[in-house]
Amino acid sequence: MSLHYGDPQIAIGLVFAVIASSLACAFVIIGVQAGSDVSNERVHRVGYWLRKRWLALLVVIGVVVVGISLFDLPYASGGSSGRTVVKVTGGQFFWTLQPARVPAGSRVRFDVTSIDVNHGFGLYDPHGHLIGSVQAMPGYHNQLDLTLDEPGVYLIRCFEFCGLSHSTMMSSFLVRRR
Ligand SMILES: [Cu+2]
Repeated sequence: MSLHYGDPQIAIGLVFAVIASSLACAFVIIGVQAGSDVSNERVHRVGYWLRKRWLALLVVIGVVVVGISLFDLPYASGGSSGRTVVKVTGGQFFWTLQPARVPAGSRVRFDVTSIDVNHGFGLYDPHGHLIGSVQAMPGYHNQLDLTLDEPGVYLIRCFEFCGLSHSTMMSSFLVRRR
């Protein structure tokens, strides 16, 4: 997979670069000013003023982000009516999926468990973009609801270090043309 202009990875990289360089600037400014004789009282006053507003900003951002994303979480809460249930079992070091193919446009519920240790079920679309992830745990069934519109081969990787051959723990899932 190669990066192209306009990919979300590029945007995330740029945002990270901007934040990282602002932080670096802040450290340089602090370093340069470290020798100056600003009174302790002033440092406290400005510090507490900033801290309150910073906290308020974080609370607002947190509420907005949770508010926007909470209702789109793909983790199942209701029944599986109208969904194709795909039984996913993880083990050292393999995945089994039953069924292993569905027609395009299917509303799928991945019912994910493990026969030995914890694994991480990660699903990639045919372009190599991660579209869903859920823990595979022994004794538990975790559910992931997705609508798979695009035909192609979907790759499955393990997202939880589970032993020596963890990195080879891959499988695929076929979404066929209608
Ligand atoms: Cu693993």
